[in-house]
Amino acid sequence: MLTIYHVPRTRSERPVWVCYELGLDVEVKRIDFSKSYRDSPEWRGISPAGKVPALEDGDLTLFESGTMVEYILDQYGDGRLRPRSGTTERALYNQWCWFAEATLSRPLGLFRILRAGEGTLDDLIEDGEEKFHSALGAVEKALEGRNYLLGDDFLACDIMMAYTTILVERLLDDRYPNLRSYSARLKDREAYIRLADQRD
Ligand SMILES: N[C@@H](CCC(=O)N[C@@H](CS)C(=O)NCC(=O)O)C(=O)O
Repeated sequence: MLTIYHVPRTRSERPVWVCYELGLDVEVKRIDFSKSYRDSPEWRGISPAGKVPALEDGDLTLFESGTMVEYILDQYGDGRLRPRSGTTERALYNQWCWFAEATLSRPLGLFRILRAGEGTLDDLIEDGEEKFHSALGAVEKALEGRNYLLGDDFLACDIMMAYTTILVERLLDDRYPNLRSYSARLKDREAYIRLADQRD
């Protein structure tokens, strides 16, 4: 049974909407959106950065709403709601999916909080730093006992991740031994050295 952990008006609406469009049998579990629940070991065990949404399907647990959408379409979409893989349309589809989350949604929370007068700039900086370390902690945990994010094989998801983790390398203190060795391993790659040589 497909289960989506949901809070109305959050990004969990994306995968739930997709399930409804496809007419799937889905359990939509409402969860408590309080910070204390999102920080609890129970929720962090499902969503390691403490974010909403999360999805479970059998043994698989996912966080990241866009990934859930793609997973649901892969497993149950039967070709609906997405152009065929390998087509130009699919590249554009991917572009807009990533843009919607990574570029359009990202700054929204920040200026909404400031405009609504619900926090000062200092509060936002503090909150941003806390969230960043919380997310870094999730990566640190994912790397436990692994050379790369998914295990022994270097994959493009490591390039996506390491662009950021190498960029903030000076923040990787003693809390992040796995990330430190991950960065060192990645920076040893021939392709990375070639890239880094072009920086000056
Ligand atoms: N990129 C993530 C973002 C998840 C996210 O930021 N979710 C919000 C709700 S829409 C949340 O949990 N906010 C609480 C927080 O950031 O502390 C996704 O698409 O799932």
